[in-house]
Amino acid sequence: MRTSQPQTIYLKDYSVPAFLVDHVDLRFELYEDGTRVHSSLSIRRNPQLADNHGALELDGDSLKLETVALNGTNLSTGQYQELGETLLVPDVPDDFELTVVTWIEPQNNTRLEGLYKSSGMFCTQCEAEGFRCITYFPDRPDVMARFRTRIEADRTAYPILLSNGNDVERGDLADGRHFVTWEDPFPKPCYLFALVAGDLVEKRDTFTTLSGREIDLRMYVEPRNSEKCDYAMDSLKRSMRWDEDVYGREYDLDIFMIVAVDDFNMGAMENKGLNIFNSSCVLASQETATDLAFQRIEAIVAHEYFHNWSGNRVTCRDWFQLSLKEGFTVFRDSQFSSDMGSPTVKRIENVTLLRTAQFAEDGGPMAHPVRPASYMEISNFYTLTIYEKGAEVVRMIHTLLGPDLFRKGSDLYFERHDGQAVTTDDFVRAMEDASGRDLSQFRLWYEQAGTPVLTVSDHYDEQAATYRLTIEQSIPDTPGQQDKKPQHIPFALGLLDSNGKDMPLVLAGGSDDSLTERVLELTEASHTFEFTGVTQRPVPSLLRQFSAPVRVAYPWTREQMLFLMKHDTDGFNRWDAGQRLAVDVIQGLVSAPDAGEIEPRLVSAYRHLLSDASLDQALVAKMMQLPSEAYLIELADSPDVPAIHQARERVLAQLAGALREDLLSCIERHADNGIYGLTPEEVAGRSLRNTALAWLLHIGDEEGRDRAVQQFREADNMTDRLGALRALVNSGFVQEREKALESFYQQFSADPQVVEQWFSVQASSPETGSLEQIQQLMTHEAFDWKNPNKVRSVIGAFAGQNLAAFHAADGSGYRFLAEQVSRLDDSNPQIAARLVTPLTRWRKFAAVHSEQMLSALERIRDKKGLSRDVYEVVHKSLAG
Ligand code: 7MF
Ligand code: ZN
Repeated sequence: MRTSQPQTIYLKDYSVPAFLVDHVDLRFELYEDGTRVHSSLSIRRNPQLADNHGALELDGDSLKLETVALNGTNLSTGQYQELGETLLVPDVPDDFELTVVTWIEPQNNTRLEGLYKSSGMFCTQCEAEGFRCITYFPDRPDVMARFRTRIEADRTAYPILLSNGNDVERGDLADGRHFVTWEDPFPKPCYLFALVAGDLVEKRDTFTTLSGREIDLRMYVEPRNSEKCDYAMDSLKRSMRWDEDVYGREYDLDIFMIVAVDDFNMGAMENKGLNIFNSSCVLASQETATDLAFQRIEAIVAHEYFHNWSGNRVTCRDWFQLSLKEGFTVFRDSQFSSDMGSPTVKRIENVTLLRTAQFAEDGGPMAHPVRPASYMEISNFYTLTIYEKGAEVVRMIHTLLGPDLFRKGSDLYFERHDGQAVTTDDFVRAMEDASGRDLSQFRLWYEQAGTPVLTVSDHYDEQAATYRLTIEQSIPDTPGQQDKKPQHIPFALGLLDSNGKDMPLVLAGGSDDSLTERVLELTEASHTFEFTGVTQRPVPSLLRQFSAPVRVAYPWTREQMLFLMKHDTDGFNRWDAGQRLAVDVIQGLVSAPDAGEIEPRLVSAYRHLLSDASLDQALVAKMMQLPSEAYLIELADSPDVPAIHQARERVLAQLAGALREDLLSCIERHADNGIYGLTPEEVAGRSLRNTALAWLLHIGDEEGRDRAVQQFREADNMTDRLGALRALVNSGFVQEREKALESFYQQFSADPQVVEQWFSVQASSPETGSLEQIQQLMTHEAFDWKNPNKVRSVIGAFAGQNLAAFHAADGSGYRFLAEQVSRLDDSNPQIAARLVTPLTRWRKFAAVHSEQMLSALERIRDKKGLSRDVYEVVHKSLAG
C-alpha cells in the first residue's frame, strides 16, 4: 500500500542503471499459505557509468523480506535498509552475488500483479512493474539478465510447473512435492519473467521453421477447456509462418507455450517462450465463441507471438518507450489480420476504434504523446494512444517508405539492436538509415499529443483544367503542450470523374500521368497542390485508407457523400462516406428533433447495399452498421446524450421500416447453410443477417421476432445464438427476451467466457441495463468482484456502451461508477483506474452533466488510501 504522495517520473531524468544483473537464479517454494522466493543475483557495477560507487538499490513491493546475503554471508539488519519500496545495500563491491529470500502471499493477491492464484493455479503478470511484487530486483527493462528458475510444489495439486525457456531438470521431493527447473538462454528484462503452476491439460503440436528447426508448441488449459484450444493453436502456426514470410523472423527457442487463465488484468502477455492469456482471448469453440471472438483470438495470439522479436529480442530502454514495442507490434498484428482476412474490413475496424476512443483520449485530460514525457503510474499508460496511435505512426512510416524500404528498415533495426533495450528514436533512425529518408520532422508524431485537424478547401478552374487543393493543418492544445509545430503527414488521395472513375493525377510541373492515386506529403501549416489536365470538376476522395490519424474537415455535400459511397474505388472511403452521411443525417435530427422523414437518399443508398448481391458482402456488412453513439458523442461539441440516442434510434427505426422487405430477403439470402466457416464472406453473411434481425426487432416486427426466436433456439454457433439474443434483448418483446436470457444462462452457466457475453449483452442494452438492473446483475451468482472480465462485462459495459443510462440526467450513473471505482480500488487498482475513463471526459458535456461528473470524480479523489493508479487519473482529470 502506498504511503506517500505519488511522484511524477520524467523521461528527461533517465540515466543508465548503476548495476547490471548478468544472471538470476530463482527458487520458488509454492505452498497454500504463501510462497518463499529465493533469488540469487550476479551483479556488477555498470562500467558505462562514471564515478559509480553508490549503494545498491532494488525495487520491491508488498514483500516480506526474510534474509539478505552478500557473497554467501548473511547481512545483519544494520547492513541493509528497507525504505518504502526499495531495498538499499550501502556497502557493496563492484562484482558480487546477492541472495535475497522473500515471503509473499499469492493466495491473497487480488491486484493480479506479480505472483497470484487464479482458479487454483499459480500464475504471474510482471509487465510493467510486477516483478518487484515477487522479489527485490532492479525492476526496469534496461536491466537484462539470464534467468534460471526452479519451481517446487505439491505434485498432486500442481503437476504442471512452467517458466521461461527450456526445462532442464525435474524430480521428486519429500512430502509429495516435486520440482522442475527452467533455463532461459536469452537475457531478458524481468517484466518478461513468467511462472505457472497448476493441474492443467497439455495440448501439443509442432512447427517447422524456415531453417528446418522443429519447435514444440504446447498449450496449457484447465481440463474443462481442453476442447477450446484448436483455434489458438492454428492461429499460432499461421503467425509463425507469417512472421517468417513477411519479416524474415524465426522463432528462437525450442518450446513455445501458451497458458489460459481466468483472472487476468489485461488481454495477454508475451513472456519469453511462455505467453499467458486471459481465457477470453484464447479459448474458443464454434458453440461458445462469436466470430468477433475468433477474430480477436487470432489477432492476440499473433500479437503476443510477434512480440518475441518486437519487444523481447529488442526491448524498451524505459517505459516511456512503451510504444516502441506496442505500436510496432500492433502494426504487425494488423498487417497479419489484413493478410488473413479482408484488408478493407480490418482497416475499417482499426479506424473505428481509433476515431471513437483514441481521438477521445487525445482530446481529453489524459492526452499524452506516443512517447510520453512523464507519468505517475506506468500501468495507466497502456493506452489507445500508445497502442493504436503508435501503430498508426509505424503505419505512416510504412506508407512513406513503401513496403520494400520498410522491410529493409525493420531488418536493420532487428540486426542492429538484437539483445538491446532501445528507444523509439533508435527505431526511427534504423528506418532512416535503411531508406535514406529524413524523418526528423516525422519524429514530432512521437512528441506531440493531440489529433491534427486538416482543413481542406479546393478550387476547380474549368478554363485552365486545373484543380487546386489547399490543406491546412493545426494541432489542438493538450495538457502541458501548446503551439505545436506542423507534422509530417502522408495524405493519400484520388480524384473521381462523374462516372466514378479515378482520374490521372498530374501535379503542376510534373508530367507523369500514370498515377491515379498519390500520397501527398504535408509538412507545412498550409500546403497547396495543383493538378493539371483535369478535364471536369472532380469529386475528391481524401485520406484514402485513412493514411494518417487525423480529422479531415471538408465541406462535402450530401450529393458527394452519396456519390463516394457508391463509386469510390477505395473501399475504405466508400465506407467512410456512408458513415459521414449517416452522421450528417443523425446530427440533423439532433438539432431538429421534430423533423419528419429522414433523408430519403440515405434510405435508397441502404436499399442498394442490401439488394445488390454483386457488392463485396464483407464491406456491405460494415456499411450497414450505423455510427455508434460513442462516435457521435465524440464528434459533438457539447453532446446531448439522450438526444443523440433518440436521434440514432429514430434513424434506425425509419430505415428499418422503409427497408423491411429488403431486410427479410437479406435474412433469407444469408440463411444458415449448416456449415460454419470463418472466411470473410461467411462472417459477413452472419453479420448482415444479424444486423437485419436487429433492425427488424427494433421496430417490433413480428416476423423478425419469430425468426430471432427460431434462430436463437436452433443456432449451431455462438455468433447466431448471441446475435438473436442481442436482437431480442434490444427489442420491446419482453417475454421472448426474458425467456431467451433465462435459457441462455441455463445452457451456458458453466462457461465463464459465455457468461461474460451474457452479462455484457444485458448491461449494454437500454432495455435491460437500467441502473437497478445493473445492481441486480451484480448480485447474480456468476458475478465476481475478483474477476476483471466480470467487472468489465457488467460495470464497464454499462458505463462505456449503455450511454443513455450512464448519462442519466440525475447523475445516478456517475455516482454509481464512483462507488464501484472506490470499492475496486482496494482490491485491484489497475482495473479501478481503467473504469474511471468515462468520467474523465466531464469537460466535454453540458453543465448539468459535467457538474455531476465532476462531483463523482471528487468523491473518488476524497477516498482514503487511494491507489497511485486511480490518484493519477482522477487528479489529471480535475486539473486545469
Ligand atoms: C493485441 O501488449 C493488442 C493489444 C501488455 C498488456 C497485451 O502484449 C500486450 C502486453 C494491454 C492492453 C492491450 C494489449 C496488451 C496489454 C493487447 C493485446 C493484444 N505487453 Br494493458
Ligand atoms: Zn503488446
